[in-house]
Amino acid sequence: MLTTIALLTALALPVPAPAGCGTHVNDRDAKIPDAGPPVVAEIVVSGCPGNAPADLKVAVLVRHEFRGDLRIDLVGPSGREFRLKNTNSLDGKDDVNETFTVNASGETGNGKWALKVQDRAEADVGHFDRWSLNLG
Ligand SMILES: [Ca+2]
Ligand SMILES: [Ca+2]
Repeated sequence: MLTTIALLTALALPVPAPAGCGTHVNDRDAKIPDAGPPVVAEIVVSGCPGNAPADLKVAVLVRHEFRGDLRIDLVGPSGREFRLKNTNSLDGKDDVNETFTVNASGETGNGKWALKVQDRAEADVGHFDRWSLNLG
């Protein structure tokens, strides 16, 4: 009898988030062509069933001499693109080192995610350093 009660109690507890969600990283450096095509850095997630969170955290580190040259998009497993950063010819500071919050609840957690980093203005250059995806 006690065993039955314990079992029913256990069944009523909320199901914990499955292991495999959490933080996923792509750390492989890549040169970004000056005023050229985007660098695409992929992260493939498995073992994270269900949808991505509404407050998906996307941490981006790009080394650059003039970060205003850069346009950055997150691409979800469905192919949908989320603009993280636009170009800005007035922003001549170095580097993008920022965590963006994205409502990705329409995307699955599992699948192929990508960060697209494009340098859209001539002269200043940089390289992709690292990005990560925190699925909660
Ligand atoms: Ca440039
Ligand atoms: Ca790196």
